[in-house]
Amino acid sequence: PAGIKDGKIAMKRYITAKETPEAIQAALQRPSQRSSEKILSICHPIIDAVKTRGDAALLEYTHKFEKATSLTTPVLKAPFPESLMQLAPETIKAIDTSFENIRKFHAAQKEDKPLVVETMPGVVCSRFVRPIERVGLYVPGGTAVLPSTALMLGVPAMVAGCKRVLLATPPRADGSPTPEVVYAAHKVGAEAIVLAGGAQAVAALAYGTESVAKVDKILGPGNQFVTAAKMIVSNDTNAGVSIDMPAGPSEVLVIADATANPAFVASDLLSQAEHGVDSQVILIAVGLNEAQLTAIEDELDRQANALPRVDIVRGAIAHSFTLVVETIEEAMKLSNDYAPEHLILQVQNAEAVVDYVENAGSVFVGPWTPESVGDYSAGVNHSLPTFGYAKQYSGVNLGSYVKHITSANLTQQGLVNVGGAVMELARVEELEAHRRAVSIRLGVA
Ligand code: HSO
Ligand code: ZN
Repeated sequence: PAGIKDGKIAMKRYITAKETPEAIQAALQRPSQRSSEKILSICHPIIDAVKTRGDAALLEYTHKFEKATSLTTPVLKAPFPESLMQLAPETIKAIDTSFENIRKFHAAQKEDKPLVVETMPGVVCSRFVRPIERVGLYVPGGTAVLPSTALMLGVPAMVAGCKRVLLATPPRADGSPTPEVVYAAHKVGAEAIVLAGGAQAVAALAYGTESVAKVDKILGPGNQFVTAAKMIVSNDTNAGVSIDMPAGPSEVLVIADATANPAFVASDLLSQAEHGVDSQVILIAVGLNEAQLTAIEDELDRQANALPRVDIVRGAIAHSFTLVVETIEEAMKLSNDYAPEHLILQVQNAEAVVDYVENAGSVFVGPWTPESVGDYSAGVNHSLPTFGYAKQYSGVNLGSYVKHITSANLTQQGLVNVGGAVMELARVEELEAHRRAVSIRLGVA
């Protein structure tokens, strides 16, 4: 069966030199996602219900899907009670350290000075930045608690200066939110936590309810229902809400050569594989011989079997694989075609190889940079484009929380200088009022 070889947890292996380019391209196709028609048809009535019946519908779904039947109000407003963020001192310290690194890296992304260009004498064009006023941040529940996602979404919102930051996260069965998430929400200055998940939470953020304020943009990862709901509301022109990016299962691509430590390589593959059975992990082995490949495979099986989430790992490994190539150039070509969410470079001169990266969400350079440091604490964001969208999308960054506004400011001489071009183009487009807006000012015919 897929994912098992000689009784061991193992990925399928392709030697690219022995395969056709078509076979390799086919291998690099991501497993297709469950029919989204079906998911969309489940989401539509949920969204409509929250849109029309507000809090009552939101609560009903939370009672049903999270089993949180004791919950009587869907929103927890700041200041959040201390009792809901009781944490071990080492947890607080870890969140604080991560918060500070994420804050530093995103604060450095601020463009504090407007861009000003005089395109012609007297014709001044500028661009300045303003925060998106209200953002809704979705923090998934499900198989893991994810305070790190609350930080990755909340810290840049805080740094950008968004006036209203709402977090949505499914409550636990007793109706309470995860304390780590509450602490993160408190640190980023969120005004409220919407205690709901799934399509119902997305609908509440998009349209607002009696107790949930409508937002302008919804960010954050989620399951297929969350993803479908984000698509639906962002396509509803009456909702007036945008989203961060399309989402798919999480993935990693590791490029390793003979200098790589097999245990390190296996640990990186597994840390992505444990996210979900739909995760995909790919190893591109550059110039490795049979013994070196076996060393990595042995490590993968040994480490996988020692993991609490080994069953999830098995599922992910079943549609994951190794590509054996001869050169780093070939490895980078395949990687750029695949456009991985995470790219790990465990190769000689890893830093120089970064120059060849064209498509990737985030790059992890050298043997001492596991993906987990980026997932939690280094400062880079972990909300990244998946499913090949790294070809056209950036991961969440400060720019995700702002608008760039342009302005033009002309002097009379400026209008004299550029007016001829404007009037001529207006004539070509047969838009006479446009032409006259210039000619009236210049006193010409
Ligand atoms: N690797 C995940 C992020 C994450 N990892 C959260 C641990 N917690 C997707 O980038
Ligand atoms: Zn992760």
